[in-house]
Amino acid sequence: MALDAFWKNKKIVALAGGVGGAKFAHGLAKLLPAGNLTVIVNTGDDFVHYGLNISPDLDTVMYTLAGYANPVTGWGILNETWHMAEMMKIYDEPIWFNLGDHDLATHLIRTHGLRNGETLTAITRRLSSALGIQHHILPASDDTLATIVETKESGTLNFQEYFVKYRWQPTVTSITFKGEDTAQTTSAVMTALNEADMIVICPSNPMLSIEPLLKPAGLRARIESRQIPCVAISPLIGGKAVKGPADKLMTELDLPATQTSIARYYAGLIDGLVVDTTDAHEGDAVREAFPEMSILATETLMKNEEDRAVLAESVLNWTREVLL
Ligand code: FO1
Repeated sequence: MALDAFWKNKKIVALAGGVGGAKFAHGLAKLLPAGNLTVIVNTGDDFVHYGLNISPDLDTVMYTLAGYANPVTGWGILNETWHMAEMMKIYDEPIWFNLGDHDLATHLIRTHGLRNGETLTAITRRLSSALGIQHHILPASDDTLATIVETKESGTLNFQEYFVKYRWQPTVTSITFKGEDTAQTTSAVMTALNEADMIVICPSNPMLSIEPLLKPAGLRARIESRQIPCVAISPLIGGKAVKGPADKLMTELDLPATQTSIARYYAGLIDGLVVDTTDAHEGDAVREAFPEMSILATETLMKNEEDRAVLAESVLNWTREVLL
C-alpha cells in the first residue's frame, strides 16, 4: 500500500504528548514531504528540575523524529551516559528523574534561552532544526501550563512526580491544569491550524496529554471551527493502555476504559476514531453513541518504526476515502 498521492501537497497538524504520540507523529513525518507536518506538543508535563527547564514531551517528539530516541524507553537519547547523575548521587541529590548527559545539553540550552527571553517555540525550532528535523514541532503554548494530579495516597503531585517518582501508582482523584486560565497559544500554532488540511490526535493519553494541550485560549475552538477532518487514534487496545496509566486513570475517574469513553472524550472535536482490530466489535457501540463519528479498525500497536509509517498511511488513506 502506498500513501494516496492526494496527501503529497497537503498540510497536516498532529496533536501529541508522550511516547505513543511521538511514535505516531514519527510515522507521519516519514510519509510527508518536508515542512508539511506540524506537531503541536503538550507542555503540561514540563517542570523545573535541578533548576533546569525540562520539557519531556517536546524532547520525546524531537528525539523520535530525529532518530535519536532510546527505542526501549521511548524517551531520552539512545546510548545515553549517566555521569552527571552519578555525581548528583554522590552529592546526595535526588535522582528519581533520570537525566542523561546528552539529554542534559537540551535542558541547558532551553534554560539558557528562556533566561535570555527566548520563547519555548523559538528554542524548540532552533533545537529541532539543529537535529535535522524537516517538520515543525511547536509547544501548544509558550506560557506556563502545568498538569497537577491530586492523589489519595500522596496528595498533590506535579506530573513528573506522579508519572516517574511514584510510577503512576497513586490513586488519582482529580487532574487540574495550573495556568489554564491565563495560558495563551502561539501565532505559530494558530497559523498551523489555519493552514491545516487535516488534524490528527495521536495515540496519547486524552486526560494527561491531550486535554492540557487543548487548554491554551482559543486552541480547541480553532480546531472545532475548521471544516477539515479531525481524527483521533485511541491509546487503548483491549481496554488497556499500550504504555502508561490511561486505563488505570480512566477507572479511577469512573470512566470505563473503552473505545466509547475515548469517543466521548473527543466528541465534538473529531469526525473519526481509529481503534485496534481487537476492538472492532466496539465500533457498533461507538456509532450508537455518536452516529456522526466514523470508525477505522486497524492494527494500532506500533512495534517498530515500520509499523509507525504503516499506521500513519492507513489513517491518512482512510481519511481521504471516508472523511473527505
Ligand atoms: N520517564 C520515566 O519513567 N522515568 C524517567 O526517569 C524519565 C526521565 C525522563 C527524562 C527526560 C525526558 O524527556 C523524559 C523522561 N521520562 C522519564 C519520560 C517522561 O516522564 C514522560 O515521557 C512524559 O513526561 C509523559 O509522557
